[in-house]
Amino acid sequence: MQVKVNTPWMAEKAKDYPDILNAEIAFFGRSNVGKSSLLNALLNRKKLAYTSSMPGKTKTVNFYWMHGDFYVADLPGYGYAHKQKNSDRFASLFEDYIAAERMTHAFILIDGRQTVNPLDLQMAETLDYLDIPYSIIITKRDKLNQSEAHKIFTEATEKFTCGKENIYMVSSLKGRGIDALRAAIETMIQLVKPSAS
Ligand SMILES: Nc1nc2c(ncn2[C@@H]2O[C@H](COP(=O)(O)OP(=O)(O)OP(=O)(O)O)[C@@H](O)[C@H]2O)c(=O)[nH]1
Ligand SMILES: [Mg+2]
Repeated sequence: MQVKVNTPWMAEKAKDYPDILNAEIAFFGRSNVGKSSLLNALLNRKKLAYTSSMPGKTKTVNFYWMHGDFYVADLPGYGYAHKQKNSDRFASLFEDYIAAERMTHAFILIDGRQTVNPLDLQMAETLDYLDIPYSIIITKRDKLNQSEAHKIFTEATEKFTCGKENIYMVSSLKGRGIDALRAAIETMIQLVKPSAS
């Protein structure tokens, strides 16, 4: 079972996930931070992953097959999902995904206009506990001036354990930081490939 090039594979339950590849990276973050938009920017496609200004657009785990033989998993936003009446369904969606032990690297996305949220820190703690390496991506750089960008970057370096070399800042809208992030992901993927070990 293999996802066709650039066709999203949507799954609600672990039994419906595609087969594990060499590597898989996952995008976590509160609803509306720009996870799906970043995926489109990385793939250079405008509307592959559905985005919306209304929180809660992504409702399943969506797998995107990438050249280089790995998946990017786009998950629902955790802040919004937990408030919904079907919160149990969302909670098990996250738990099942994490329990499947597919991830080789996680990205926690933070909206640059906001401060670091306790849910983001909780996510980072879970990843640390499970020994899954993670990076932080500060999104919507185009909405920030220099001092605002510096402020959120500093806050992130202080609050997360991943180290400042693993904190990225991007604008999916303007394309800023996308090439550097793509290059970093490609390096990560090479590092986890069996032939590279
Ligand atoms: N200005 C600006 N807006 C952005 C950027 N990235 C995303 N957005 C906007 O933010 C909103 C949410 O984007 P999505 O990509 O759907 O966010 P998401 O994190 O996937 O949201 P959920 O699926 O609800 O969890 C949309 O209105 C996007 O156009 C960016 O770099 N700059
Ligand atoms: Mg989304």
